[in-house]
Amino acid sequence: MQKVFIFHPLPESTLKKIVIIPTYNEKENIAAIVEAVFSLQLHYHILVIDDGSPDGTAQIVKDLIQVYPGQLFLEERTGKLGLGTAYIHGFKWCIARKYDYIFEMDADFSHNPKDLERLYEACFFGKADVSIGSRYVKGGAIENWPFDRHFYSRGGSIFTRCITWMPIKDPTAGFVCYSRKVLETINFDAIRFVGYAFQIEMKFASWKLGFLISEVPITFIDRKVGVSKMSKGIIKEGVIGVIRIQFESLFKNYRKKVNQSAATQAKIITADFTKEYVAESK
Ligand SMILES: Nc1nc2c(ncn2[C@@H]2O[C@H](COP(=O)(O)OP(=O)(O)O)[C@@H](O)[C@H]2O)c(=O)[nH]1
Ligand SMILES: [Mg+2]
Repeated sequence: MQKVFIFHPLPESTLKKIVIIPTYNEKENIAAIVEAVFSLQLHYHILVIDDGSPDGTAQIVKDLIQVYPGQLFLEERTGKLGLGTAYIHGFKWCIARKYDYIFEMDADFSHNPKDLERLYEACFFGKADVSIGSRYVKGGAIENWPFDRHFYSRGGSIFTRCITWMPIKDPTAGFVCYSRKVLETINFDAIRFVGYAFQIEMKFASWKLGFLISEVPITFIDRKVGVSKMSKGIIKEGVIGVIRIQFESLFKNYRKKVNQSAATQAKIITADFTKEYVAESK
């Protein structure tokens, strides 16, 4: 069935959408996932944040940039610095370039690029500020995960809801669309976690700041190639992190801490990226 939209406040083509893909040793997946996003032909840009992958993932991206100039971008960091800081690096990069919708997506096809547009629509038409590709709402599913992953993921979601009372069914989800105003509001200096806890804290901060969050059902498929970077440390950080953010929100004015003042925000953008941005836009 073809969709008919009666009212468009802005021509869609003027909105800038970008998918941040963090990578660590994803040489088997990266070219295919980039092609899959561009083959949608829905005007998505892609920013890969590679942490010095020893398998040469960054070089594959550099070769692809020749094919997709102005659409595909790469930020390289030295060494594996963690998923959370990779995303924060990407968020700052995207804010400085005034992208309107900023997506998080894994490189390993666990998240289907075809669902990007459903997340976008939840924000654009559904008026959500954040939309989450959710495994645990009606219609959501997981394919091919071993028992222990189900256990940690489900357990983590239930634990998070019990401790924080946050009404989100899939708080550890890593397939997310943020509208820029959310990321401009959050003080990234206050976000300290790296793995699952990072994903939880970003949603917690968005919720505490009063943004509208929507969960879109997705089917999550376990990676077919490459290896997961999940570790015991990430799980431990999740457990401690959840207790910590709730403690801070109850006793230490967490909301104020994660709310970026306009002055600080301007400083982040100019200090980190102005030079690069001006150079590129000449
Ligand atoms: N840049 C960067 N990417 C990472 C890091 N750790 C994991 N990733 C990427 O983050 C995404 C999710 O990681 P993955 O290992 O699939 O985690 P899982 O889905 O929980 O098993 C993948 O695209 C990884 O390559 C990291 O330390 N730095
Ligand atoms: Mg994965």
